[in-house]
Amino acid sequence: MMTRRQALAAAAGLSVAGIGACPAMAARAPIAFGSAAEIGVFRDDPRYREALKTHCDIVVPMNDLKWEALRHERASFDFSGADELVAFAASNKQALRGHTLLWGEALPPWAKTLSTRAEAERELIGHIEVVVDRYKGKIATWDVVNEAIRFDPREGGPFRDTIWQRLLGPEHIEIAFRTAARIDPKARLVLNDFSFEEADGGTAERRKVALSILRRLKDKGIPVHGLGMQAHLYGDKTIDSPGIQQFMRDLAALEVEVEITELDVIDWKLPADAATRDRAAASLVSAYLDAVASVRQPKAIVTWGLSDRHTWIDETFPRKDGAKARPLPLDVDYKPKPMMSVLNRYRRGAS
Ligand code: 9MR
Repeated sequence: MMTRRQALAAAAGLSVAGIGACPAMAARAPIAFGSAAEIGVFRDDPRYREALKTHCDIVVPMNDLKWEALRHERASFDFSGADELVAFAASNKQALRGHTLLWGEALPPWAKTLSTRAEAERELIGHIEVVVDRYKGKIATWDVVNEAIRFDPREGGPFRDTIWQRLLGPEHIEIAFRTAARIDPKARLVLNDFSFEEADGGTAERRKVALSILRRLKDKGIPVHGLGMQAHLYGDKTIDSPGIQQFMRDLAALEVEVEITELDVIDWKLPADAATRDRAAASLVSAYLDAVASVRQPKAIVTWGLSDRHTWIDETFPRKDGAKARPLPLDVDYKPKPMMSVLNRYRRGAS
């Protein structure tokens, strides 16, 4: 008979000799684990706050540092939500990641009407100066630029069509990094983007574009410390381990670290049975993290929420059978799922 722990481990695709005892994991250092936190749920649900406290070394305000949240008025900043989460993390001795200083989405209406290069540059620089300065010494890591790479760079060029790209061209990335570094020279500055894990031509091209952005920043002497890989993994697709491993080697050659920033599993095309879905999600996460960590130890692993009770996947990737999505390490009742065992294996480091 298998013990419950062995069954869970087996379900998660781990060594049944014990979670964390897999030989490939030998002598690996622990990796900080964290989650994004949604302010509305954080305020309303004590179990959510408790889960953040119990499971996380790092907290990421999911939406409260976006322009949309901070800048509904052009002339002023509203730091209420971000301040609350920053204070919570500080009181629990948790680190913070700031998400995000520049993105083409989640903008207030006025920002979408910026119309000249000078105006866009002034607003972008002014925004980063105020936000980074406010959280200097509190937010150690920033997603400086989010999702600047075009979904398929083979169609229309390397950069995503955003207000920043339209008005400032590719230089918007440099302006953002340069400004963040000037205001907080001690901050870790990260380029954050998605879809680096599949074995298709578009993904290969996205990796190339990421490397070229990072190389250009380095060549110009602009500080950039990491690539944030969002890792919204598709449950019905496979992980391109060799491609990821090569990408990790290329990043190492550029002396750029990696962190996993928005991990979850899009399970809309997986079978209905919950246990089957949870096993599949855990083994996908395990395959992904193993591919990354076999070459580079990520600086952090962050999931995009903790409990299936609150997830963006329900709305964006609804299941045909109407069942609730199960993308995260805790179930709707905050009970750990097999994915949590996989994450804990990394969080603890291996013996
Ligand atoms: O999960 C976030 C959702 O609550 C917001 O409405 C949305 C727009 O601000 O952003 C979601 O988070 C995104 C993240 O900021 C960037 N990568 C993709 C995430 C999922 O859409």
